[in-house]
Amino acid sequence: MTDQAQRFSQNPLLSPADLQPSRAGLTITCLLNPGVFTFQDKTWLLVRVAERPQQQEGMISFPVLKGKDIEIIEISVDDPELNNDDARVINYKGADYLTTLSHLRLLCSDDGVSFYEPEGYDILQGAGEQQAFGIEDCRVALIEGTYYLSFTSVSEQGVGVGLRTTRDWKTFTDEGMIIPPHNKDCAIFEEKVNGKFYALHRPSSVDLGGNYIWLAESPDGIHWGKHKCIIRTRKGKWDGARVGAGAAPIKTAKGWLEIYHGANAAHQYCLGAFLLDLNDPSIVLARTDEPIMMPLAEYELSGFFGHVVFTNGHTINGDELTIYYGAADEFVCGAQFSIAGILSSLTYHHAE
Ligand code: MAN
Repeated sequence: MTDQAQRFSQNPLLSPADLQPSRAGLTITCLLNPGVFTFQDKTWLLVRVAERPQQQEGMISFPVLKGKDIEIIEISVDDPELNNDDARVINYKGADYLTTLSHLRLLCSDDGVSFYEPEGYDILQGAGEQQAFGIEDCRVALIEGTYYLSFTSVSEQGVGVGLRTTRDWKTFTDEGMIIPPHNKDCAIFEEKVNGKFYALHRPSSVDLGGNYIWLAESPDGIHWGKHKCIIRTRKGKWDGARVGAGAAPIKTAKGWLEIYHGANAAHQYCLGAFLLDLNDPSIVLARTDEPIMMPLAEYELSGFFGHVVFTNGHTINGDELTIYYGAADEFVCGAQFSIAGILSSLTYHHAE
């Protein structure tokens, strides 16, 4: 057993029924994958809220954004041109769609366990063509007083990385799509290294290459270059099909510690860790052979998409790392780890 997570006894911390839908006619199907930050002495979640209409017998229906409105697309489950094998995505007449439309919502907490929606903060919706199928899985990085929100922008044009910045969570600057499709899981470092911004991101290459984690540099946190592939999938292992960064790397005396997710061919999502050189983050020093967390609890094994633990946000207090994570793509949960414990489970000779 390699699972190091001390799960909160209060899990799941948030379930779909805990919030109100964003508009009439929709229900919340999933609350998942929160970005996490501290602001005004509170712990905040920027949670992904995935919605769709109440499903009717024999039909699949899902919303897409049209300007500020939504359009509901309805397809009969008997339609021979429909492929709905995956709860998350469908293919219809050769085109891909998502079964839910996601936006991002702010919640805050005094104790890191009980979260509520504060007054006076707007929800963050997709805006424009590139976000017509929603925005998802936001990482929040605080750099010199500015919060950088890097999230997945989804549309029929593909899946890419969008960026908005804010200093007060009331007004936002939209920096547009910073990394084009197919790309997601973009985590910006919370500190510059040798005067440059760094970010981890995850392109997907269909033929040569794969779903690997890359590193990029930037002079301003907006324009990214010098992309390098640093972490690949490992055939036949728990992270054999896809890997993607979690939240911003954690600075430790030994290096930048990154918690990442890995999935196998059966779509089981676990968490692992790797360590990057403090002065040159393109150097991978070590990586965990085995997961540090795997789906084990009932709420991780069954839900909208079972056998999933997925994180893109955490808080740190000394050696204590509290990760917030999406369980079974339906619930928001929390778990604690010892940073020293994760560091001691890294294998150095497997550095790639
Ligand atoms: C995958 C999953 C989904 C997500 C889409 C688009 O299919 O991660 O949860 O909605 O990608 O990002």
